[in-house]
Amino acid sequence: MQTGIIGFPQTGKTTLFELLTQSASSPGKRADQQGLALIPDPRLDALSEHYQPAKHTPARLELFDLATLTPADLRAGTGIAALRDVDALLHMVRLFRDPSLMHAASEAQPAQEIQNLEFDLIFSDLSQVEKRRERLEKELKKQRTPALQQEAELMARMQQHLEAEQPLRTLALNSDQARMVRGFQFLSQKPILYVLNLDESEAGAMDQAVERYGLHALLQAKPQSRALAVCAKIEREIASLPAPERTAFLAEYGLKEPGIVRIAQALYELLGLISFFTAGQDECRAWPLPRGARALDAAAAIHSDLAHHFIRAEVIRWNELLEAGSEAAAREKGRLRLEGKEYIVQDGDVVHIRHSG
Ligand SMILES: Nc1nc2c(ncn2[C@@H]2O[C@H](COP(=O)(O)OP(=O)(O)O)[C@@H](O)[C@H]2O)c(=O)[nH]1
Ligand SMILES: [Mg+2]
Repeated sequence: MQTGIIGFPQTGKTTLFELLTQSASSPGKRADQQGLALIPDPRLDALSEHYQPAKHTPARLELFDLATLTPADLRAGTGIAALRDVDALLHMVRLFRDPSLMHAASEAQPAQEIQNLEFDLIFSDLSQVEKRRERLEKELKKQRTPALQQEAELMARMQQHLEAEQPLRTLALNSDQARMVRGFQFLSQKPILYVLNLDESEAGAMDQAVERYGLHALLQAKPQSRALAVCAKIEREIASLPAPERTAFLAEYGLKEPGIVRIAQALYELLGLISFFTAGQDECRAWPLPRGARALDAAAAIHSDLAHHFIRAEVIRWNELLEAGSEAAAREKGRLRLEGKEYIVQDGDVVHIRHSG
């Protein structure tokens, strides 16, 4: 699952990329880069606190800093190919003030900027749909197969939706229809997270920022799109502090958790992912899994052998495991459940796969 970070130059994209991937600092760099975002998870931290494992492994998501693709490029229709492959978009909007940087933040109107980008995505999809409809018409003249007819109907519906200036994200599709159009990789269909990069002076009112800049109204009734506010500069300071000092530092700004935690969690939700854990003295690890996936899929995520030789999954909620103190104690108390291949894994399950391999 890959997320592409887009936005105007000097909005803090690379800064955010480096915070999420915990990579070396090189803001100002203007080259596309790819990396793995570490998904912070207090539940995993609690498990590691308990087990003191040799390895602590957070879940990871692929992140793409599309440094050379700006909303202006999108408008011009250039560079779009780089966006096709990503599963979700993160649009960075600059609200911090720095006189040395281009376009003054006071001029920035996030709701407008967001709406403009949305139109660009819609416009790009619309031209794709129109092209496809032309081809379909020709093909239908040659042969009227049910598959072609269904696609033609769906494309007509999509065109209508796009012409009403609605992103494809908000068009309800059944699973057959979703499969039919997957190959087009429509841009306005991708889930999107808007991140407002606030000025330090606004950091105290982070929770209200989305409302204050008029984004609530914009995002209402738009599934698959979210907005949240951070201050990348403060985030960088937090990251540079030793862990025990972070809570006090956050409290100074009236914050409960770092912004990158909220961003990572929002991405996770938008991508339709949950985490399950494996926990023990060797390693405590969080694994991303599509919501609705089965125990067998969880086994396969860990190792294909585990799926082949799957017998049962031993499952317990992460907090119940900690309350019991150990898997053995949990088993005695009857808190450890034995589940089969078809069990739907829940967010926060600790899973141990019993296998015959
Ligand atoms: N004051 C302030 N400066 C920031 C903030 N976030 C990023 N910057 C600075 O803005 C400049 C551009 O940041 P960068 O991450 O390279 O932006 P990009 O061009 O979107 O990748 C750098 O000098 C950063 O240090 C912020 O929250 N506050
Ligand atoms: Mg950059």
